[in-house]
Amino acid sequence: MSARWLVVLAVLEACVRACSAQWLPATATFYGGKDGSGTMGGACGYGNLYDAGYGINNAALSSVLFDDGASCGQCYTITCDASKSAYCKPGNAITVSATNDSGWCNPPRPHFDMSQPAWEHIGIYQGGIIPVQYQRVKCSRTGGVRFVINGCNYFELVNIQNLSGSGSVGAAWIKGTNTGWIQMSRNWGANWQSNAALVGQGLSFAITSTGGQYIQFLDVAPAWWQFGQTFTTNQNFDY
Ligand SMILES: *[C@@H]1O[C@H](CO)[C@@H](O)[C@H](O)[C@@H]1NC(C)=O
Ligand SMILES: *[C@@H]1O[C@H](CO)[C@@H](O)[C@H](O)[C@H]1NC(C)=O
Repeated sequence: MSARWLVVLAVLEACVRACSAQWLPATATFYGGKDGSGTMGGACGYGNLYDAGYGINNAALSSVLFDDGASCGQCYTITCDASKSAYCKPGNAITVSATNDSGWCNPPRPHFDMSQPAWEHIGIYQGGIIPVQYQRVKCSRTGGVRFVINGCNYFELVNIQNLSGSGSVGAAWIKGTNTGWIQMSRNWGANWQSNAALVGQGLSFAITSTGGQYIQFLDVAPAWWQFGQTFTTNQNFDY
């Protein structure tokens, strides 16, 4: 790696740390019912959020935060701003994962439409909408990154789930037993696509997290993999 690259990376890292250290204002509502069942699924394509590693503490992000799906899987710690509302539970904080796109408000406004159980950690039900402070935080998850392989014939659509560290995918590659690394592109949410003919070949993946960490996940799926299957690994990200 060239010295110039190292400088660029160092600056980026410093920025990420500085940016994530400050609390920012937003608003928050809740949806999906008392048990959060209505939040299962969503615009990141994770499907059942327990299976995917995200659980009940999840949120739909407004467009400015969702960033067209680039933020899928990222983690945010949220507190209610008791200086602005009587409907806060002061001193409480909750960390949620981004799993959905909230069409709720105008694009420039940061807003979290949280699962009801997550929201009720910090807000009083009758409040409905509360002013909050939030910061992006490191995700801690147990277990490894998961790959759900969908598509058909010459098209793989892979949902990449359960990332720790920065939580979201910056770039992804797929490799068949008989191919080199093929760069994937983000299709929607946390779904990454490739148009390579890989049926019948074992599959490996490589990911650079949005935090800049690169990991190869070798031999994730055996040659007999089928569309619709999920493969779990035992590697995950630190940042
Ligand atoms: C990430 O890792 C494993 C797999 O389930 C879980 O035990 C973790 O809690 C988390 N989610 C998933 C589904 O992998
Ligand atoms: C995702 O968010 C949209 C907009 O807020 C909502 O209509 C939809 O029900 C949500 N879907 C899920 C499964 O969470």
